[in-house]
Amino acid sequence: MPRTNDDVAAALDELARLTKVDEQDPNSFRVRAYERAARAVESLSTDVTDMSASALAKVSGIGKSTAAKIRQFVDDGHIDKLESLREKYPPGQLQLLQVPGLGPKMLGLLDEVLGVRDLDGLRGAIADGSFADLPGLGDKTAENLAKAIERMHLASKTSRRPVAEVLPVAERLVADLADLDAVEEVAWAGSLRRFRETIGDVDLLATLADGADAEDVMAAFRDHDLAAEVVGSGTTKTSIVTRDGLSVDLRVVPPASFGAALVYFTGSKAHNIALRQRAIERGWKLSEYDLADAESGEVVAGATEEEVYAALDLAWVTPELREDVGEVQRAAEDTLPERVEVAHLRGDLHVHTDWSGDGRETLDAMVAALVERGLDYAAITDHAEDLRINGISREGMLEQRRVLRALEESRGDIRLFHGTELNIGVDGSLDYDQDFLDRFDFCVASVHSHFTRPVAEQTERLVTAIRNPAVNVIGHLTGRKLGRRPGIELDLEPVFAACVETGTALEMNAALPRLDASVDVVRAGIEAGVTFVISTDSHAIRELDRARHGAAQARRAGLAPDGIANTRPTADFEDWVASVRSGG
Ligand code: DGT
Ligand code: CA
Ligand code: CA
Ligand code: ZN
Repeated sequence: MPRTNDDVAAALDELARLTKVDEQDPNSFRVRAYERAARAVESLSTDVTDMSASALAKVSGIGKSTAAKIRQFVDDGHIDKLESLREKYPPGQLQLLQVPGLGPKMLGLLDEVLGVRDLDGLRGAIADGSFADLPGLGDKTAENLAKAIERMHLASKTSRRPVAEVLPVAERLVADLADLDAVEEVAWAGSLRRFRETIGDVDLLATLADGADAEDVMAAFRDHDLAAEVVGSGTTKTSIVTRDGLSVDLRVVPPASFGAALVYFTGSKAHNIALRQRAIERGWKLSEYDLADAESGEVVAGATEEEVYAALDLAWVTPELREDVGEVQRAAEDTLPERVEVAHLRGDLHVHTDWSGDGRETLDAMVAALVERGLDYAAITDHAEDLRINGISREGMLEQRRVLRALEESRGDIRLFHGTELNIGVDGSLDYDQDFLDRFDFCVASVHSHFTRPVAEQTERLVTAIRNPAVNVIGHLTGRKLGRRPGIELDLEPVFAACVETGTALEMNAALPRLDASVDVVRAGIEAGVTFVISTDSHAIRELDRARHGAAQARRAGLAPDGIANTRPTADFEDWVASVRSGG
């Protein structure tokens, strides 16, 4: 299999994770170097395969020793350091290290004295008292660990992962399986296809090419670089656990059943039950194999999802909506919201460049990439001065404005709004002064600090920012990071009311770790009449591709293209910008 930049980045990320465990220091120099290098490789426009170690070392973010590791990965298919760390910390022990209070020293003791190398083993040792007998430990430690395990639900299959961690894994597996001669079609189903924020396990479905042997597909899956453990493997289903503990099922189904299987394994369970009910009403039976006559078994549909839905007198339902939230009724009435596609998005309204500290692309390169994506307009929104390290001064902003206007004029193929991403202060105040703010073409205002104030304060804070006429859009509404930071708490009603009154839009930030505003907030906002935008918050060219996550998020919320300001043609969009900036 070819080693793409993404494979290299994934290996570097794993190296960072294992080094963090090994050194017991999240801020270790080495950990940060690997992480930086991973991000640098991801944003390279050249294939690393074509780069020498010295060329790699010249890339900003990649050091000499990391460059050598990348070369080794490309040339030999592995990195010695990574292999030895993988050996030192097998998946079971990595899981043990996630238990609070269990460090590397205890890990060694468990292994050497008790032969315990995973969570089940530890639970057993706590239960039979052998753990408490270890030197220097005791009942109290045993009890604390038992509680910690309980609290973290580590052992249960219900531990869920943020979609940002899961999607890249599924993409790699699907791409590598699709490359096999034995595979005709392959797709992911389950909660990932419904685009839930968190994922329990990944469900893959494949069909075989003519005359192919299922065992060839299963073997390739079992032997995949990401597979750390094979839980079970037969002719129709193989289950693996990846190196970082994610379960993935692969099912191979006959082509005539692919549609029915996709419907079944995409779920949700509640959606399936509603479909099955309609089948029963028609004297049919809906299963993962097909839609068939309940008596004769004669097949009505099964090869494609579309034909299954059509046979049930339903419009095809976009997977993201399959949560039994009224979508079956609407499919029957043919009143489903129009499906938002990436192609609907004519502009990106939250884009960073290297003018502010955390952007990685030059303005020229970023604008060229925006044009390449076929966009008609964009707002360049580098950080404003209050953001420490990364913010741009007034002089800087005025200079950037001159450069941007000249670029827009010389290119002539994209409308550029000179914008900024403002920081909403704890009292709702913004950067610069009002006169300076009014001179921007476009402002996004976002919360970057003070995440834990009381609801009433946060609500007031947001409403104040929304009411500022210079603000067009509120960026990533709560500031949450899925699985890591909950974000601010808000009373939504006054926030929505202020948005509707002033015309200020709420951003659907398409970065996978954010997906903010959340789908729940968007659903409620649609009811309140709020305008939305979909933005990528790109700091690198590859991140412009996040637009597809934004579209998926809109579909999940049931938001149609006409509720999204940046689906509008340039002239209409300009009118909208002007009306918001004149106070709604
Ligand atoms: P997850 O993995 O917890 O994030 O959520 P899902 O939705 O991927 O659930 P999963 O992996 O247990 O099963 C995948 C799909 O298979 C599920 O969405 C619907 C279908 N399915 C599983 N078990 C049942 C069942 O007992 N009845 C029905 N109707 N469908 C089921
Ligand atoms: Ca699943
Ligand atoms: Ca599953
Ligand atoms: Zn931003």
